[in-house]
Amino acid sequence: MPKGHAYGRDLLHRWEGNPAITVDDLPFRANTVFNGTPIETPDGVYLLLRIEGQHGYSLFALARSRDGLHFEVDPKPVMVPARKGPFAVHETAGIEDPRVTVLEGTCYVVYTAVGPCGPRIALAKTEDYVHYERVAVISEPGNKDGILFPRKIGGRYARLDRPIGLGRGSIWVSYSPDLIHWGDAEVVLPPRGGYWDDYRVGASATPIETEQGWLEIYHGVKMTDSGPIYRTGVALLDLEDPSKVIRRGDSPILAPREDYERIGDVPNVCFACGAVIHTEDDVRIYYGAADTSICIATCTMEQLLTEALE
Ligand code: BMA
Repeated sequence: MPKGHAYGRDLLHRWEGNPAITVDDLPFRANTVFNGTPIETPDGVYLLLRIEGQHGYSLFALARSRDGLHFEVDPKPVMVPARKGPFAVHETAGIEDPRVTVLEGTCYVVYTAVGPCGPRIALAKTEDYVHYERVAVISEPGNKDGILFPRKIGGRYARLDRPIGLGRGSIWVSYSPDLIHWGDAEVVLPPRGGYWDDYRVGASATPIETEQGWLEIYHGVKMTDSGPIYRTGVALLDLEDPSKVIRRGDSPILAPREDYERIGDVPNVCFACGAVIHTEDDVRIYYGAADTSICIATCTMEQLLTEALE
């Protein structure tokens, strides 16, 4: 067994081809590419990528892959901050961290709209992954990491998000009759004092429905004297009341270790934005590394539902 290969500190196994996408793979000039969300299409896996331009604000581009590992990026960005119309005032400082959910046959993107009062969650939809129709801004400022559940719960649409309170951030669930008006918010996962996720937590991937509950891959932040460390962990939520946490893993499943996770615009970041169940034995998690590249790590469904939750 190669040292650190299977029994190293991470449950996830990094793809040998990491980083999968860097700024050198873009057919246009940019500062960085990171935090891409996977979309499963009949033609393969696409990634909606967050690109930070050299101007400093972020926008989205599309990468396409037949095998879910090797990607080619479209020649031009597919969604840029609105500069006119009703959304422009909410996106003055860019659009960030998209998360895709297919819900009732429609491909929705929840993203962070960064405006003069801070980050807000916004909703868009697409039919062809290239053109995006904005639907609504769906939170007050001070909120990020919005992700729709892939089906209604108790007759209403449901989402996870991450409002900031007292400088710290917890994962919350809220509900909506129409995807636009949201309420009945309840806390799901708060930071855990003394743990790897003791400062902030946020939803990372669209919740995966399993017989045991909603499997949520999330990110947790520990604040250190040298700055934050972003790691990835797992929790299992009740299928009919996601505010009830069935189990929460004690340890992260992925933590910054490789140079491409340690060194970059923001060091020590493994920031997942989605997962694809390629097979039960090959669950692929797509994550941004050091706010500088897109990487892929894998494990089995069984590992996620057992070892990850120990
Ligand atoms: C979070 C988000 C992510 C980013 C991470 C690390 O707050 O803004 O987009 O990857 O910080 O910088």
